[in-house]
Amino acid sequence: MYPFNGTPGTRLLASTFTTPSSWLFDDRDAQFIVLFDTGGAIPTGRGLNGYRVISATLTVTVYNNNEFYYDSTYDLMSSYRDLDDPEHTVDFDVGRPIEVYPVGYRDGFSLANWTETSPFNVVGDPFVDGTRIRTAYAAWYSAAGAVTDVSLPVRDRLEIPPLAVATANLSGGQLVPSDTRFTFQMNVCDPGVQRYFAEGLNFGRMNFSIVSMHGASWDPDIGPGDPSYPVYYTSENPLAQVFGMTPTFAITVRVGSAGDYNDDGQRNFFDVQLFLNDFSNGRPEADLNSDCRFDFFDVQRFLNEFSN
Ligand SMILES: [Ca+2]
Ligand SMILES: [Ca+2]
Ligand SMILES: [Ca+2]
Ligand SMILES: [Ca+2]
Repeated sequence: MYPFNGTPGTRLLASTFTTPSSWLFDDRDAQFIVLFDTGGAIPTGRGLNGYRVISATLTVTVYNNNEFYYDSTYDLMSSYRDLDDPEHTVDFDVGRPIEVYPVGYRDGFSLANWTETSPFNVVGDPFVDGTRIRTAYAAWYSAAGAVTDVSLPVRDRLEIPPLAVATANLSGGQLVPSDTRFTFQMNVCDPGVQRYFAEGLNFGRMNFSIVSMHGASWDPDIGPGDPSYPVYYTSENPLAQVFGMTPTFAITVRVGSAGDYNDDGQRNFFDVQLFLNDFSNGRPEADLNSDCRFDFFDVQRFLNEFSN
């Protein structure tokens, strides 16, 4: 998802970056969108209340060697502002993080019809104004399913936490060697995130937008920044296929009611026993209202589902 990508969906490598100080483009200029068909593995059509994600993990592998620095924590969007901008804040750690967000759509596109070869835009002209015209974008979902484009977080002053910041087996501030695998352990303790997963699993596909704000060019206002930006192997890359470096997605999800907690088709004492065991041991399976706390509301939810 980049305005001047001539071959969307079929490239062997993809990159993420920002174009500093340009009003022509989204801040999150080059986004790497990955699609995973889940329908074969997870039942579809159970409705928005029919799924509860317990954990979700995405991985991507970096192709380029020692061209950007490892930063495993979120950087405030104000730290990406020009140095002479009164709202600029210091970036306290070396490098810039790689982040993943849900995907939103516009101009007639949706989860159902957006594919990896869909065009960047069908409305507007990126040579005139490339902002807010991409057909698929990094997004924030509310619990009610309202979608906000977070591709311009600096200009829009949005500090929207991602699903995850990528981590790797490296030290902070280290140059990232080629073939480093980055892992996104997603935060699912958010009703909007649960809503996003339910929409995807109900349809049978999960899409994610991987973004980073590494500068694509040296800029006199903000300095040299990173030497370069991350480049990733795509699923089309034959070498990545052979060596297991294509993007991966793993998910643990409960489909249907938690009343049949042990998933044996019956509701009886064993469901109560297993729920209480998970609950008292703080296992994510028992966090039935997905707020990462274990309290009365989870027990109440279990009793409701068990008796209905
Ligand atoms: Ca950081
Ligand atoms: Ca940083
Ligand atoms: Ca049962
Ligand atoms: Ca809870």
